[in-house]
Amino acid sequence: MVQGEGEETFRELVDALGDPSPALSRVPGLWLRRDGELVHTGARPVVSLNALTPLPYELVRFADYEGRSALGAERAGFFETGRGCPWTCHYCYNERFHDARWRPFKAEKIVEHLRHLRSFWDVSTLYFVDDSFFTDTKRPVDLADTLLDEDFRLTWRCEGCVHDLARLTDDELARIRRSGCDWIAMGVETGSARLRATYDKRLDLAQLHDVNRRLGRAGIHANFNIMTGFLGEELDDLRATTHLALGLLDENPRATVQSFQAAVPYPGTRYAGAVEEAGFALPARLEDWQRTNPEDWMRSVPWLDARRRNLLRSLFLASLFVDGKVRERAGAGPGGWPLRLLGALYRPLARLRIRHLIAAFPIEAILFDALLNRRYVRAAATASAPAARTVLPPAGPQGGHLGGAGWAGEPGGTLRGGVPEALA
Ligand code: B12
Ligand code: SF4
Repeated sequence: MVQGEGEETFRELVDALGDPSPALSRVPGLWLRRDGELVHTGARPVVSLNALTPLPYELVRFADYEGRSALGAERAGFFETGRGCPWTCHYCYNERFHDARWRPFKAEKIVEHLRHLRSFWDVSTLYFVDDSFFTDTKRPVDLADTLLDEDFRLTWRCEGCVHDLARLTDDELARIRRSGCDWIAMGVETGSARLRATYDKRLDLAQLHDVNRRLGRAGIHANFNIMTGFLGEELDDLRATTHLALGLLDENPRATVQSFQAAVPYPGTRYAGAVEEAGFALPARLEDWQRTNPEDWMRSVPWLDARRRNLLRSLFLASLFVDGKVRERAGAGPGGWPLRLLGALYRPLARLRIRHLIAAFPIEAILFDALLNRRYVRAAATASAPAARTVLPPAGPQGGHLGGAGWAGEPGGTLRGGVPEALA
């Protein structure tokens, strides 16, 4: 098994396997099984991105993927322009995986790779998957200027940190918009200053509101990620989160919030460590993690009672309809009217639930489950049994989180995991 970044390790592995007597133990970054024992060949240093050769796009049949991306647009894809992030939020994979170090492609390298891609595929939309696109604000501004100079005509979207975006001037934001950027996602996660301090989430609320308004004025869609159900989250913390989310939507009518997901303690993170220290066992086997997605986790967070879990689920469903996500997803066409109507009717109730943390009379949850449950049951029947002592969610859909990164908060995002065609 190749652990971590694959570029160098995989190449060396393939070379080694070509040898009549492969010396795999000399290839760092592998886990091998020898005589029933697991052997680690040692840590592989992270790769230098700027030294990587361009990907052989000529080997990809792009036509096979057109129209299938979660980004909605016909010729769209994900594209990486950097890895890692200098911050250390306790719930994030970054510290463990990237050693909290940011490794960017230089702006000219990005353009070089984009030109190379364009020479094989007339791509229209790219989502830059970097964890932290704006760590060095000069880089995206240089990129925007080059895209403008070259008349590249690309729509692009990305994720950034509020404190980085706050350093951009209005003029720079305008250039970024003109170069094709129409959507930026940011992590807000919790409105509770106490929880932010506990989990080392750096966020200045004044900067957040300022960035939100300025993105709105620049014509860039602002999308905010929100998480609930943290270990130690009190009702007041949750209220602070929902009020912050509503405030962001009120001050920028074009903004959206990502559906409110439960914070999942991913393996290796400090947050997972805190969960275990608090006495809650996590899945022991890889197969069991498969069912630990946000949607299922929310139904079973072990430190919350059933009442609070129901509240989180109500807030999650309400958050799907609290802003323009559904409207955008449904599109303007005639086929989208049922979803648009449903969204418009439900929106006031959704806001009420979110503002006052109301879980009573969960009609929408019952409806939603009635629509989804058949698939849940089928998936549950085939799911592997959880290992003993784990705090696994009750059997749910495989990979079946709803409203995750792919829900409509994302541009053209899809509902995944057992959503009826009518909604998806
Ligand atoms: C794009 C993306 C998605 C897309 C995936 C689209 C797609 N079809 O590929 C969508 C929107 C579906 C998605 C969903 C989710 N995502 Co996501 N996603 C990402 C994102 C932004 C980019 C991933 C990527 O493509 N990177 C580029 C590639 C090149 O890197 P890589 O995958 O790490 O690959 C390297 C190695 O892993 C290795 N490697 C990979 N494959 C192979 C194969 C071989 C043969 C070898 C040898 C090596 C190898 O080598 C590669 C190069 O070094 C990452 C953040 C990030 N910047 O990486 C988050 C990220 C992976 N997602 C995350 C999360 C939480 C989710 C969701 C749970 C969100 C949610 N609330 O529902 C869901 C889970 C879905 C699921 N069922 O698994 C987290 C994981 C956190 C953690 N584990 O600690 C991340 C890290 C974001 C974050 N910072 O929180 N995601
Ligand atoms: S700012 Fe975002 S990418 Fe960076 S450590 Fe925190 S959650 Fe991870």
